[in-house]
Amino acid sequence: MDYQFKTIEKKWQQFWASNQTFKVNNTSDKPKYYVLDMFPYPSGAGLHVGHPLGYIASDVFSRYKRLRGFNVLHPMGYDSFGLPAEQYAIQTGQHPAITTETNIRRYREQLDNIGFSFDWSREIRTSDPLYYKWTQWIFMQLFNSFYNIASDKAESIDRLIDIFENEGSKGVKAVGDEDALEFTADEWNRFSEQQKESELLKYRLAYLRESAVNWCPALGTVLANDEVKDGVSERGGYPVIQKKMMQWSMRITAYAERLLQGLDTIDWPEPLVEMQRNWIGKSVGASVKFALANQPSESIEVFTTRVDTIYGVSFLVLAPEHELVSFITTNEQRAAVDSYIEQTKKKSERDRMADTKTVTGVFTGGYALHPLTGKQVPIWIADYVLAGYGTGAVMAVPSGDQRDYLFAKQFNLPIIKILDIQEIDKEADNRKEGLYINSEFINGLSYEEAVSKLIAVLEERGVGKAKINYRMRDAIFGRQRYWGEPVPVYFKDGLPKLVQASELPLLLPEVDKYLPTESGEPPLGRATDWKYQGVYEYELSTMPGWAGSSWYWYRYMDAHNEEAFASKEAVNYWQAVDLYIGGSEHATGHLLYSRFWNKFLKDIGKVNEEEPFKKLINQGMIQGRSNFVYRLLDEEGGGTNTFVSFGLKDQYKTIALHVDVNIVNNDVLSLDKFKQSRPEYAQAEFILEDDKYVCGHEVEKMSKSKFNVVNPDDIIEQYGADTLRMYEMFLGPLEQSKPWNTNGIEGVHKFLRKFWRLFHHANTDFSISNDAPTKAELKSLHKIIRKVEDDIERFSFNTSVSSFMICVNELTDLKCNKRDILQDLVIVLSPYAPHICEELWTLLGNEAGSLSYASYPAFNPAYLVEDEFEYPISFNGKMRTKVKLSLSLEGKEIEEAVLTNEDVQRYLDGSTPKKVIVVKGKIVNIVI
Ligand code: ANZ
Repeated sequence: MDYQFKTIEKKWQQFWASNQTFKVNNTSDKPKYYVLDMFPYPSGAGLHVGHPLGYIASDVFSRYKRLRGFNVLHPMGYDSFGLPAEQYAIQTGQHPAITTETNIRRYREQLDNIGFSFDWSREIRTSDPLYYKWTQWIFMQLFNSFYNIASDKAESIDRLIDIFENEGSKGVKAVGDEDALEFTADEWNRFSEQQKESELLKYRLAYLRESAVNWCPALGTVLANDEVKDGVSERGGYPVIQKKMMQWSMRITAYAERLLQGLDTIDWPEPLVEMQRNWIGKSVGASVKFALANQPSESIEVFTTRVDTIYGVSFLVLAPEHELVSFITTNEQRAAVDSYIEQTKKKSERDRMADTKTVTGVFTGGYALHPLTGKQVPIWIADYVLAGYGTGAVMAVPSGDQRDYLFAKQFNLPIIKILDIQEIDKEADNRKEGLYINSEFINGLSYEEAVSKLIAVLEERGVGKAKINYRMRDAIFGRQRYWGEPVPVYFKDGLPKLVQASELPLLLPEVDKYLPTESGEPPLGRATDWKYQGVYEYELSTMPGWAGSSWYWYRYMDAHNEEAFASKEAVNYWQAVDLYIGGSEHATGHLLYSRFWNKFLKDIGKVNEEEPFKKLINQGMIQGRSNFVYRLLDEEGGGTNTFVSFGLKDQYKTIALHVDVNIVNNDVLSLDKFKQSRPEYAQAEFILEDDKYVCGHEVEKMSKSKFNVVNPDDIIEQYGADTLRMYEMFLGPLEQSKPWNTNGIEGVHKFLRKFWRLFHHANTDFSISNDAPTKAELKSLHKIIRKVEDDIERFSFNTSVSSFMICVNELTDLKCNKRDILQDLVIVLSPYAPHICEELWTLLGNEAGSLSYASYPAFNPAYLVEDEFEYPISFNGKMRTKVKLSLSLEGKEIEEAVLTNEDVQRYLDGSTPKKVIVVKGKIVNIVI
């Protein structure tokens, strides 16, 4: 029978589904292995061939691991809260839940067509109340926790209260807000409930605080730093401005050091690790206090990474938002300062950092005192100093820092020449007259010694201390949107209170429109009769997109548990994700937040692992391969109705237009389909080459607007899912970006047909021989057994595909249809092409469905040992011919065999060689 991929694939997909072949247990004698894909947001556009790339790789890996005797968890679900469904709801009035449901159904169909071995019994959706109940529950745990620096972990807020009651704020070493108060136990105990609550908010890991946020007026919401790119929203590209708002935030900064340290313990791509390192942005330095000249009891604290340059400070610069600005500013300077502050408000933080060329700033009129020399230094404000970083103030060293230098030049400020200590160390001679020299007490020390000495002196005098600073900020958590998890909080006397755990999930209420209220409140403000206990206002913002995805891999472990996000047993059994495959665009979003929540869940004893994803691979992007037609232009440059083939276009004046790649085959345009594609093309005429219309092509992003989107369903319809799977792997290394080129798919499809023919006599009947295999057949088989094993273990999925082709060619040449060879080959190929392999496996007489749990064949190196060698034969050092001989022959035997060879005799032409040099297994040289 011919290779009927359509029937075969449908049959096995149905078989797997109805037999729940890939359903996995949380107990097993086998070792566990957890393979996770980044779950998709189910968008309205469905999948294109780029989307399943990572899923195919992880499926090949999962199927392979099962064959190797692992109990494999390989789940799938949907990250189904999010903006697009809500935008669509705003436009059409359709409830986002309905849009989401429709999109999920379409995604599921598309995924099913590809033949993945997901355990669908564990499917999750982040927008399902039974799921988000636990997202809300985790939020509650965060709200009820603080970060204890002493134990270096999150602990219950009750413990903090306990310390306050007994020891006051002095007893606590905890991560908290800058404005946390100092108080004694007595004072605490006399605080009102209100005061206590607002003080505790400064420590909670989920907290409400007024903070500067990225506000996107067009989207009507706050965005996280990683959702803003170049001053505009990542989704939609709308302008984003800075605004102060009461906001829910997550104290991720408490975990900065652990997030950094953990990076050394996981096997992630180096660029991604580097991105997280930079995002966390650890700086080791010092904070130094500069007292105000006219009020020495007040001081400005700066953060510096170059305390060694302290003798070169010639002025201070404060962020325009710095709280002391107004206090310092003199009357003469006030107008200029105020107007500068106004201007700054219009700039985003990113713009302020990015602009390194133009220097702006204003003198406040005030002075500070240098902590070591006592000299007066002028105080300026400038927007290059960011309010939220360090202390929002810098000591400016024009001779050490480029920006400070530009600033000093621009405003004619003194440039105090200073060699940094490193330089002085190297070149003691440089300490010449006229040069401002470091104080004697650090001269002669190494750089490190000098820095610690300086910090020690500052500390002694109470004007400075060593300080570590992290660039990372706390994560803004609230979104003024509808389609997200409600925050399980209500307000009593203006302070946030949690609902009872037993009241979860707090369901998303119905609203009449998905827009902010007339008074500017988030859409949840439209819900009627939506009050806690009928009285108290609920929090109206919802959680951000990253909430649901920051713990989802645990839910897969125990997806239907109603008592916990996952049972202790399930968590103990599956531990961490062994292999995680997904896009690198999540580097500083999802992948950082997930690590944060994981560490928190560990601190509160709910999970065991410090890091959630042991190994991570970023799959590359599949780009589109666009096709073009060339429209002939008339004299005036207007478009005509004639189209010129690619090879002739340079002879005419034309304009290139994208054409839908789905009506082009091997770069040849289907003229009929082109005419039908749009009314304006119905009467199109063509200037052909070789009777064909050849299209131009170019590699671009795969996108609707470029008409280069290839839908996996179409490929599957034409070639089958096994071909699609193999071809996606064949395209190139998984991590690399590469263009989709449908042209190459035929080759892979032909390979599968050829593979099928090995099992079929004269292309019709299934016919297999039980004869013992030959050495050559065994060699071919064992080569592929080893190659595929090596490749998959190294996550090199593309290299196996060509080896399969070589193997099938060899076996075809050997006319091999032996059971002992083909049965093992079916197992080896099955991770890549599971449908055809299942079919052949049952035709071979095995129980249906048992292939997925068969054993990967053992590699036997004995079969690869060569027993023949083709000797190159040289005459006086020049290679003339080759002679194949058994490797069992030794020196003299080899010589005799070579000399009797016909070709060799011809070259000898009757003469007797002077000498024959034989190197066994390498070469024979004949001297004549
Ligand atoms: C004096 C100095 C001399 C500095 C010198 C640098 C070079 P990183 O590594 O990024 O942490 N700085 C401190 N707070 C700032 C803020 N809020 N906005 C803008 N700049 C700020 O950089 C720390 C350095 O950046 C600090 O060290 C400070 O300038 C500046 F030759 O202090 B330095």
